[in-house]
Amino acid sequence: MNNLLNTQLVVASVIIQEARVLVTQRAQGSHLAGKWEFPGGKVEQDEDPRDALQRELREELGIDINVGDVLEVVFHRYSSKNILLLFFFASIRPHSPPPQPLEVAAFAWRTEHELAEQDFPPADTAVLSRVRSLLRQATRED
Ligand code: DGT
Repeated sequence: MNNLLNTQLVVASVIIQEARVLVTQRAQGSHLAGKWEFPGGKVEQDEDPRDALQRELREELGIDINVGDVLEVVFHRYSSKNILLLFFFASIRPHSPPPQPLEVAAFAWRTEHELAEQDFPPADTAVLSRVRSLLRQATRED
């Protein structure tokens, strides 16, 4: 079905700690190289999307996460493919190793004001605005 629709299912995580969100920079040689994004990747054949997200964060950052509810769903057309992006709330498990840039160019914890639209793929516009308002709320609660 995925192939018939020419739509790739992609999962990404929104991890907020102390009024900052975890973002990663795409590696050189990948689609959208150099852009910042919410860590995640493609769901494999027959894989549960939440399992895919846990696998991707282990591969990219070496961290163990708990995956919560969906924050945003985005359908985006590229010239050669379509993607359906599921953004999940997630949290780093208490005994997880700290993040390391294993399969990403870099990672960073960004505040609301450090999230610049132009650093992210156009597919992220809607989720960025949701994340900014969550960070604003978290800052007020600090
Ligand atoms: P691989 O194994 O090299 O095919 O890579 P994966 O499985 O890590 O998947 P990836 O990251 O290449 O595919 C994700 C696609 O979704 C890619 O075309 C970029 C797009 N995308 C747009 N916004 C985001 C975002 O915020 N996070 C992630 N992870 N991908 C995003």
